[in-house]
Amino acid sequence: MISRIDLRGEALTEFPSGSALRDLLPRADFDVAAALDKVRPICEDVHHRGDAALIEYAERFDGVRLTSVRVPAEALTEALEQLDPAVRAALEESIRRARAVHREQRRSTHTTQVVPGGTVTEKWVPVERVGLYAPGGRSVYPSSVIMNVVPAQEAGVGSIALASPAQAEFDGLPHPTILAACALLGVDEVYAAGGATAVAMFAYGTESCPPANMVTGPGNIWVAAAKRYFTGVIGIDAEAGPTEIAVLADDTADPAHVASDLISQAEHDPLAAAVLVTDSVTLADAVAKELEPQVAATKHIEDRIRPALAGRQSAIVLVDGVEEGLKVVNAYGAEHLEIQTADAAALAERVVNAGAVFVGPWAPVSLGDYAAGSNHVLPTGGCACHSSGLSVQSFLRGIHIVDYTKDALADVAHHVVTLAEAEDLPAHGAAIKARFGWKVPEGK
Ligand code: HSO
Ligand code: ZN
Repeated sequence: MISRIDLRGEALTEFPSGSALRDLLPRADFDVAAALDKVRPICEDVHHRGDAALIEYAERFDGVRLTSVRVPAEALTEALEQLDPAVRAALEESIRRARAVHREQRRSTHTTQVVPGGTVTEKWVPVERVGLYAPGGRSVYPSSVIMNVVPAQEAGVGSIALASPAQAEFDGLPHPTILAACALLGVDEVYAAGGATAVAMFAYGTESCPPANMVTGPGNIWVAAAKRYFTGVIGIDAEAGPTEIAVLADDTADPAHVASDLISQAEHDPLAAAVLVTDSVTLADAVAKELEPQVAATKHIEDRIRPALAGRQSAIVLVDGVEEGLKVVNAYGAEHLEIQTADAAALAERVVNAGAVFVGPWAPVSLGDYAAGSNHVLPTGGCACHSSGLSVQSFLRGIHIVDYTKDALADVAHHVVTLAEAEDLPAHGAAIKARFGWKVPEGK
């Protein structure tokens, strides 16, 4: 069911920065550029026709005739009242833990005294209005509502709106657990809009939805393409691609647990990636053997798990030792990386490329998906090599406040004028000289 890549005996010296190893572990095809051509006219239609376009697309894509895209407040309260108490308790615990972690990510204003009379203050300001997207269809994830809303709230974002596709079976409202999660989190501005149309609604604004400065949240390829379309216009978190799990394990790992963790993320999507990197052939064989019965015993077998595990994006990678394994996972830059080795904590410290690292046998990715306190909106497709997951920081802007006295400016004026001349920008220098009777102060 899962292929093998044997890197034993290979010199992995050019890694982790090399790309050759990354090519050995191919990513799923997720052609956002191709999808861009399809979403462009849809986004522009929402731009020009606003709510009317949203209503028409809901009818075409979701099969429901909406009377309004804004979800009435009563629908949120009702969804919360009808929520299964056990689910409510679990969501509340998830929120509590996520808040505890994200609250500590807040940044404080810092002033640097560069010279006497010259300061630069870095002030952190939340984005004013954020639009969050929660998918519908096969991925109705109230947990993702939490992972988006909590950091935005802890960052101090004043205006938070959420969009999720209209569901025919719920009279055109988004899925009730999504609505209930919003109610639990205190988000009362919710829209029934899906995919690219929701992103366009937030980017341009419509009659019922004021425009947002930023859109975050997971979604399918159409959401990713719409985010790319609006890059440079509004802020986005990341173009989330299919989920990935990499497990770095030695012979101390429990093969049944490794197999179940690989399957857990394969469950998301036929394009999901499950990669085991190990120096133990015994473990590799045992995990491969475990996969069959475990897959057979679970739910989304044929539509997601089997194609995900059999896909070119998933593999068991054999390496000579845990050190080589570390090079492989660092080159790969997985969204989720589990370390199940004898010295897991020490190894985890040496990971430089991963969205999140799960240490040892008692920290499976499922824990992080729901209730570790960590965020589960993480970089995919190798983006962990340059980006981080969603956090309070994602919703903040650092603004530098420059405050210099006359003397402090006079001290450095000659350097500014020199650099302006070196760059052939004399007017830059003139802006300094004008303040000192058109003479360059000598400086200290
Ligand atoms: N593993 C997914 C998040 C998720 N899992 C939501 C369950 N629900 C991407 O990190
Ligand atoms: Zn998951």
